[in-house]
Amino acid sequence: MTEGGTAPAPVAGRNLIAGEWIESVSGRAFESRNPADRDDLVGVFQAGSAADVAMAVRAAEMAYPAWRAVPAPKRGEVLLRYAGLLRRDKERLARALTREMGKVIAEARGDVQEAIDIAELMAGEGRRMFGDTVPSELPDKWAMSIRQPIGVAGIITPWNFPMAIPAWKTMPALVAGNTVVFKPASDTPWCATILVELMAEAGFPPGVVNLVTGSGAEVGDAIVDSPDVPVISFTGSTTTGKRIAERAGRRLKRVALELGGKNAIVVLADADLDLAADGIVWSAFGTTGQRCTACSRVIVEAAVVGPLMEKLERRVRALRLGDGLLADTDVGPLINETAAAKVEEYVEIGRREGELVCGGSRATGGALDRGVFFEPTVFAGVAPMARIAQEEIFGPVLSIIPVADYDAAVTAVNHTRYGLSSSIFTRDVNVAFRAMRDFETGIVYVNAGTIGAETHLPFGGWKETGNGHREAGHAALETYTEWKSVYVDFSGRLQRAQIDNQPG
Ligand code: UN1
Repeated sequence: MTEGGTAPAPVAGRNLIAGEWIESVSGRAFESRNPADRDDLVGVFQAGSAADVAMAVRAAEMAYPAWRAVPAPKRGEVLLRYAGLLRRDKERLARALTREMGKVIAEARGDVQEAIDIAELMAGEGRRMFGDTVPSELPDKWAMSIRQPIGVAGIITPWNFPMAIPAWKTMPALVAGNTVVFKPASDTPWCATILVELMAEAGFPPGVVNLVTGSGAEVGDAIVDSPDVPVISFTGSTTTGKRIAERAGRRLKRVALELGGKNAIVVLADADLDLAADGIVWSAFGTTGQRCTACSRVIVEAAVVGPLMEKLERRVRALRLGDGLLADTDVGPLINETAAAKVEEYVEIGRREGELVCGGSRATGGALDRGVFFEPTVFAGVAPMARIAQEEIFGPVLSIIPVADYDAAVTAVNHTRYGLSSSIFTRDVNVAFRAMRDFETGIVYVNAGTIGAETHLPFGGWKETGNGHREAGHAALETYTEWKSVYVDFSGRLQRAQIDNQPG
């Protein structure tokens, strides 16, 4: 039961295909439960199958020619209406999000806000969507490049930002004129359902957005394997991302991947240690450590390990675990038992690799017994190549890695297979600029934690965090558009490029 007594009746979720809310042909369903209270059944949703995906893809294909023909500024107006509906319902959405996924309500509002931000930004892209107009090398000839949609976009999203990430993907896809088949994570089908209901209300025509809930193995793979879905966008684990890229590669599909992270905060001896400790706690334990951008490594100059640890430990021990809907909760639950088992496994590994400073166990007692809670955990004295310092845990586990100086810190930051976000705390402006240059990550923060990317800048990572694509910002349009170069010759005669107008 969530805050305030009786929980609402469970939702009966359906798929949206060609504008109709329908049941899966599989006849099967799955449950979504509140991770802060496993007795609270959020709803029962369709366990979709390849046959549902085939119908959804067909609907998206049918809707494509008309949607593509709508002028982009007019498509943008539908996005803007959608942003308005998200604003209108922000509190309802945020509460649903906390109930289904667990993050604390202030963060849930932030998640919805991020969806609003990207919808507004992409609405504006309807009036920009810039290409280049450039001079031709020949007289009486113009040359320009324009962006065009690709077709049906397959969008596969995670549970950790169940409103923001679907919006990061659908908004640029739609404003560019693509149609969508959307498969949300199995842990957050209700969030996806609400988002899509509001899309229908905003006026996206039937078939432009189709929702199919269900497993990655059935629904996700069917989208990836469909010959009629030329572009796939996926956020999730590096293991799954590689598998998707392999499958999609056989069909030469465009695939945009946002995958794992092992994000580091560097604290130099001259840093404001209170500010650094605040940034570390927020980045490591916000969203219970379940962000791609979460800080899981603190790389600290040996001279200040002692004072920093003292400040950190005090802050971490003060964190209050509980239902994210309650006002005094700092840290919500993990998403499910599988996640908790993985965290437990890494804590066991950590006991051999470092010194356990605090946490290390499932959090139990009272209402916590009904949810999936884990104590915020800190290991000190961890070596840069230790497993807990190298592998993505995706939970509230932080490793403290002492180093001799800035150069050793750079080596440690970059010695990982991932490259999403990084941060440095220092008061030395020259060193801050070196870090901006030296850290091998798609996002670098100076005197701030590793989380909190804004939607008008490119979001994504280097190395095994992705495959070179970016979400958000105008960079997002690269994923969902084809370039077309157009040459217009108004000379009235044959002009040969590279041949006419050349000396000799
Ligand atoms: C993610 O964890 O996948 O920068 C997204 C941040 C958020 C987005 C995180 N704006 O932490």
